Amino acid sequence: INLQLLEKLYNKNCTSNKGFKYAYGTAGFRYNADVLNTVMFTTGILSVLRSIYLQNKTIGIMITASHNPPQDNGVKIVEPMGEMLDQSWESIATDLANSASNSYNDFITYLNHLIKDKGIDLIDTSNGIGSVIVGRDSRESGPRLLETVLDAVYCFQHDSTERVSKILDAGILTTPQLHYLVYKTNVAKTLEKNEIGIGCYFDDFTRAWLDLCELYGFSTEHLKFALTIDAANGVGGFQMEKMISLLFTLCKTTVDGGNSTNISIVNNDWQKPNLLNNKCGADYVKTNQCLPNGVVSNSKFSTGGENTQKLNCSFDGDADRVIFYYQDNENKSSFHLLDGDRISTLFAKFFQHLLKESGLLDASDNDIKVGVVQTAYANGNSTKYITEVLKMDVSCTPTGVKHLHHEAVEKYDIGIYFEANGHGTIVFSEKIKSLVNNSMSNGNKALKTIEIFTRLINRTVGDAISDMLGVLAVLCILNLTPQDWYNEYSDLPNKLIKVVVPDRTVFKTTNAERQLVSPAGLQGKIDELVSSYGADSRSFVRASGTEDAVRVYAESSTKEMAESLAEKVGQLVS
Ligand code: 16G
Ligand code: ZN
Repeated sequence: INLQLLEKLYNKNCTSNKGFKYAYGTAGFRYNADVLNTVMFTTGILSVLRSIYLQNKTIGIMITASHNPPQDNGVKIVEPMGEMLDQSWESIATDLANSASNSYNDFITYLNHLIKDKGIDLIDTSNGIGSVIVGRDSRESGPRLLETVLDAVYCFQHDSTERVSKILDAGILTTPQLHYLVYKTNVAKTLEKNEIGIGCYFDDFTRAWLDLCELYGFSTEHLKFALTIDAANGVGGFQMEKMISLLFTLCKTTVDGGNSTNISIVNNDWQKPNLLNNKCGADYVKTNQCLPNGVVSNSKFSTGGENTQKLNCSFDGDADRVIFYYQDNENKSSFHLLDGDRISTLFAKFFQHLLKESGLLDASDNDIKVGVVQTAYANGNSTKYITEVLKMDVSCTPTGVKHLHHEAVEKYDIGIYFEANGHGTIVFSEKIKSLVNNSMSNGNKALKTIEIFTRLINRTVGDAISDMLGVLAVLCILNLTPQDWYNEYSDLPNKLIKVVVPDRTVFKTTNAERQLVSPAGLQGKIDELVSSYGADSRSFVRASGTEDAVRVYAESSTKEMAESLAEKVGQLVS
C-alpha cells in the first residue's frame, strides 16, 4: 500500500462528512448519495484486501441503490462466485467505514489491525495485488462515486513500480450482470483464460433461450403473449434492449423476417436519472398494487386466440427484481398481480412436472430434494398451495436475499427462492446437474429442459432479465395463459404498513421474523389480536433493514379485516 498516496486520497475523499455513522445493511451500504464518499473509499480498500485475502480472486463492487429514489445511492461487495459478501466481513466493512469517518489516525489504526488480524500479505505480491470489477447503475451520482472507488484501489500501487491492483470498470450494468461477470471471471481465471467482458452474459443467456426455442419450437417473435416491460427508467431497460436485439438476430426460426411487436419496453428513460423508480418499477407496482406510469390497462384483453394475451412485468432500478401483472379493463379491481410468490409457485409446478417426466425420480437412491424458500411476507395461500396442492417442501428464512439463497443451496437439489417483492432465483446442486448430464444422452426432453434451465437462470443472484425469460419459457412450455397462472390459487387479502418508532432496534425477532422476542410481552398481545380475526389471519412485526421504521404485515380472509388487523397491530407497536 502506498501510504503517501493513501493519506492524500483519504483527505480528498473522506473529509466531507466527518462523524457520519455507516452500517452495512441487508444489501450493503445505502444512503443519500451526498454522504457516501467515505464509505465508497473504504469499500474500495476493503474489496482489494478481500481479493488478496482470497488468493487474488476477483471481487465485485456494485454501486446502486436499487429501488430507492434517485438522490440515493449505495454500494455492495460481491464474492468470487457471485454471492453476497461473507457475513463475517459485513461488520468489518462497517468498522472500516466508521474509523475513516472519525479520523485518518483511526482509519490507519483499524486498517493495520485488519491486515494483521487476517494475515493479509501486502509485501509478497507474487500472486498479484488484488483484482476488482466495478459496476454501477444509471444514477447521476454513479460516476462521481466510481471515481472514489478507483482512487481507493489506486492506493495499492506497489512501491514505485507501475504495478497496481487490477481494476476493471465494467460501466453501467445491472446488479445481477455484475454478479455474473465476477463469477465468470473467476471461473475463467481458474481455466487460465484471459479476462472476459460482459459479452459472456449475453452469450450464455441468449444461448440458453435459443436452445429452449429450438427444443420446443417456439420463437422469440412468436411468443403467445404481448409483453410490456416496465424498466423503472433504470439500467435494466438498456440491457434488455441489447438482449432483445440479440435474440431476434440470432433466432433462426424467423418466419416473417420482421421485427417483434410482441415485446416492448416502457419507462426506458435511463438517461434521465431523475425519473428512476418514479411511479414505476417493481417496488412501486408491488406496494401500490396498480399499473405503473406508462403502462395502459389492457382494455382489449381477449381471452381467446393466439397472440392476444397481454402480460406486463416491472423491473426495479438495478434489475434484480421482477414482478408480472395484467389488468383486463380500466377498473382497478381487475388488476392482477403475479408477484414473487407466484413466480415461485410457477417454477415449483414446472420442475415437479419435469422431474416426473425425466424419470429421475424412479431411482429412489437419487433422493432428489426440491423445495421452495420463502420469507414471512409470502402470502399464506401460496405456502398452502405449495404444501397442499403441489405437496412440496417449503422453508422460511428472514428477509434478505443472502438468507434465502443460503437456505436454498443448503437444503435442496433444486431450490427455488423468491421474495414476494420479486427478488429470487433457482439454485441447482452439483448432484442434480451431474444426474441430468449423465442421463441426458437418451434424448429425454424433460432432462434436456432441466439442463437448459440451469443455464437460463442466473445462478448467482436474482436477475430480472433471466427470471423473466424463465417465466416466459415456462408459460410457453406448460401452455399456460397469464389467467391460468393467476388462477392456480387465490391470494389472501393482505396489508403492509410502515410505522415510525423512536428506536427500531428494540424490535427483535425469532422464527424467521415471524415472532417478536422483544419488546417483552408485545408478541402475546399481537397473538391475542390475531386470534380474534379468525382462522386465516396472521400478522408479524419486524424492523426494516433498509429504512428507519418498523414494518407490520397482516393478512386475513377479507381486505377490510386485513387492513384493520394491520392498523391495530400498528397501534400496539407505536
Ligand atoms: C433489501 C434486500 C431485499 C429485501 C429488502 C427488505 C437484497 C439484495 N435486497 O432490498 O431482498 O426484501 O431489503 O427491506 O438482499 P426492508 O428490510 O426495509 O423491509
Ligand atoms: Zn434491486
